[in-house]
Amino acid sequence: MAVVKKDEKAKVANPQDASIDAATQIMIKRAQDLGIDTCFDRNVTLKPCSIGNQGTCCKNCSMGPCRLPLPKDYDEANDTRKGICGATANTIAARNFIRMVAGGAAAHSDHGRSVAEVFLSAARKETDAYQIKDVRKLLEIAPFLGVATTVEKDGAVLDRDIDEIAVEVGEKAMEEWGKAEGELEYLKRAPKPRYELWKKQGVLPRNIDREIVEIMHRTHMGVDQDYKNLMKQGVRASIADGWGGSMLATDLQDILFGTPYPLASEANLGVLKEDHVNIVIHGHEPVLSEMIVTTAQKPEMVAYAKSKGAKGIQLSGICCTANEILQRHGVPLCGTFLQQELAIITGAVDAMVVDIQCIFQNVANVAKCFHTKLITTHPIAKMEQDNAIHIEFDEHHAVEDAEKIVRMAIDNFANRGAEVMIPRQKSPIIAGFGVESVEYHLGGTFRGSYYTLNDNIINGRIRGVAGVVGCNNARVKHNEGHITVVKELIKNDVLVLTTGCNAIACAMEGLLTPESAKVFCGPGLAEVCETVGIPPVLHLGSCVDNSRILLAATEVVKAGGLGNDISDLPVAGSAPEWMSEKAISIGQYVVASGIYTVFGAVFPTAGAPVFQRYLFEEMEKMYGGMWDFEADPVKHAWKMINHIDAKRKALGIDQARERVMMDFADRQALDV
Ligand code: BF8
Ligand code: SF4
Repeated sequence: MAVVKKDEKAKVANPQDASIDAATQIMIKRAQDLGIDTCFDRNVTLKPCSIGNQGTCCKNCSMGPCRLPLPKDYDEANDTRKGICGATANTIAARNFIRMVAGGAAAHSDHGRSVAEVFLSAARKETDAYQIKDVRKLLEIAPFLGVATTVEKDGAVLDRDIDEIAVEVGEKAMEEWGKAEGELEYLKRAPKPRYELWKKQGVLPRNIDREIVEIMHRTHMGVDQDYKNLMKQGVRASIADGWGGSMLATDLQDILFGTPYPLASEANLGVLKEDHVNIVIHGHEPVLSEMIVTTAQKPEMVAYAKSKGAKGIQLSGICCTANEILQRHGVPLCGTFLQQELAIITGAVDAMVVDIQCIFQNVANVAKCFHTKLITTHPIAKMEQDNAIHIEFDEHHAVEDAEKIVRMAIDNFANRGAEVMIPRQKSPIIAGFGVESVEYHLGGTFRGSYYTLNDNIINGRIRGVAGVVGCNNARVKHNEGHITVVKELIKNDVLVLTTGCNAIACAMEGLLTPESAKVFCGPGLAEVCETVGIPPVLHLGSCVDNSRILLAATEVVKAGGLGNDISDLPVAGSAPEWMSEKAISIGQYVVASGIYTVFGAVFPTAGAPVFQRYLFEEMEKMYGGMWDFEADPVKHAWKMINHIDAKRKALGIDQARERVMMDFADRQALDV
């Protein structure tokens, strides 16, 4: 094994300070022993720019960068800060903020577009590799795109041909990105009052691409100079993400690859197997990973791996691809965003296959120190390092491409060095929840609705529901924010819905098992979880699957008894360790959907207090939801719980909660 020469003087991370996870700590130490730097060490040597961090550095033209840090003696009434063109701190922070929305919405939505393209190829039968798998879901979403599922013939109503419906759904879906007139069809999925509110505020997205382009235009030098007007466009583009690009990605993926249902698996670096060919899939688009999963499970591939001395093929995932292949196939989670380098440092990864988003360029440097083949697969995501092998994945040759990749990994098994070190840590998990399975578990077989969930919220066993999602961020202790926030919530009877890297963090911590309810939950939530056999933290998938949270909230509204709109519900959102532009887009569409949303780590508008107040206070008056920031995870959770309690009070169900708690205590006493 070629070892990068260690700079003895280089500062490195203290593993115990860098992560709460034992496997991660072990591997950070191993990397340091081998002289290989990881993001944890780079975080020690590379300090963030404090002005950029505040959101008040503008480099939108070459007269800048104009840097407007918040003065120590900041006086809001006399804030004279301005750039060369005169842009104020509010304008600069708002422009930067909505450019983040544009970046995030573009990433989710371009992913959605790729899925829609593959969907259309499958519907038109131009590819053998992908088929329409979930007809029920196809029929469910068709009306939202204005596609009829029945046809009238001679006075009789007949079912339309499924292939015909699929082609039309594919075509209509593609139009959502670039139609010339009208508005997003998919907005009809939101509760009616929400749609009307967006209409009143003038933020109904016209098409996905247009809203993103308009952000780039408005934030160009010398265009929109009013932070409120800039934010209006930020809101509109974020809605195009959440209720458009992301939601279409989720739905079309479910139709192509199957809607997830709960299944068992495992999580953390310990899922790698020393005697197997290890293929780690990393990125976001299931179009690639689905094919690799199918290929790696083929008997001839397993036999080929055995012929090379391995016991089999162990697939695992990093980042949202991990969540995608977990929720549909039970493929184990290898780790979160911050563990991507560490997976290779085990020395046991024969191939890491990456597609798009959240991929560290440094994985190529780390792979150079081991036998690991690093394979890029997407035409829009290549790497400059010469050891990155590019095998372009294309739906028309998907099977051949996947076979080539899997064979390359198998052939590489023999090249493993002697120094393999896989940490033991892994946790059992139950994942694969969705709108449908929440209905099944909490709605009961007979009712088939969200009635029981609502009932448990009304009677107070479940105090409220929180969506806790998002990234890891090397600037804060890996997983500490995620786990502390989630544990505090479930301890206080708040049911948690999770996606993205928060879901992986909860998985590693053992919170995704029904058994964890007894250990970590308040009595009300524990009772519900134990009765229906679900974990107190429900894994709903990847980051585009935050759309499942929006739809679950919509179902709760429809089931009745908890107000008329999402903004009436006792719910809250959180991203304790966010880092990506995608997280900002998600946060903004969650706020625009009427949900109070708290971010941890840092908030990118701190240098412009007036603009920040607009996000943190004024937004609620407009959308019934607002942003907030809290770095301390316990206080962070309590901001959410207090908000949930305020919503319960507004609904008049705060008293019910006390009564039920007493009933439960009484029953406990009788049991003794
Ligand atoms: O889309 S949570 S670090 S993996 S951005 Fe990335 Fe953040 Fe993880 Fe998935 Ni989401
Ligand atoms: Fe400076 Fe204005 Fe140019 Fe931004 S747009 S860099 S604030 S001159």
